Amino acid sequence: MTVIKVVQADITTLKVDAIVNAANTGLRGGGGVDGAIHQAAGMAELDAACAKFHGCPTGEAVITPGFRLPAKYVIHTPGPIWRGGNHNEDRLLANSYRHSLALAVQNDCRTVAFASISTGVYGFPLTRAAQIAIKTIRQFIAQDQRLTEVIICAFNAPTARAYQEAIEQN
Ligand code: AR6
Repeated sequence: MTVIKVVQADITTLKVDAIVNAANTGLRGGGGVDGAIHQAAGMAELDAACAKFHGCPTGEAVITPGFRLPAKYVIHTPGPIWRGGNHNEDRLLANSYRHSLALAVQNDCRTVAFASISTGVYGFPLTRAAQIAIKTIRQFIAQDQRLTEVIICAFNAPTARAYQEAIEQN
């Protein structure tokens, strides 16, 4: 059985098989969790590994080593930028979770920790994002039992609460 849980932490400190980064389509690194991950992994190594992909479309995912991170891998997924809700944002966000989970199991990961994709500078409403994330994770783990633990890594208390509520409701 796969356990879903919420932790409040800096994702760069988690010792899991893979952490999932809220990237941009250029995979160029940036601010927020992306900046923190690039810094902690080692900027030069992670930038070079990301550059090999020549970008990643919204809702897709790529995987690199974790380099100096405690996590073995970093999965990079560009979530959608919120544009009011009628531009496929929900479906694209679900794609980010689904494709990241698929990439994790393809790489024999058992434990995966997600940042709260798209809910920072990309402006996706938190409660709505949390519901989509948990529903998509539940659908995935119902079909594929290879993961032992899926962690949502919240950086602050309101984010932790939103995902915890989504777990209780879905
Ligand atoms: N550990 C865990 N979560 C964090 C950390 C951390 N160290 N730092 C921030 N967060 P954001 P997005 C949370 O803006 O909305 C970047 O520049 C943060 O509080 O990082 O998908 C990329 O390059 C929030 O809850 O990602 C893209 O250009 C969550 O991570 C763009 O931002 C996501 O916020 C992506 O925007």
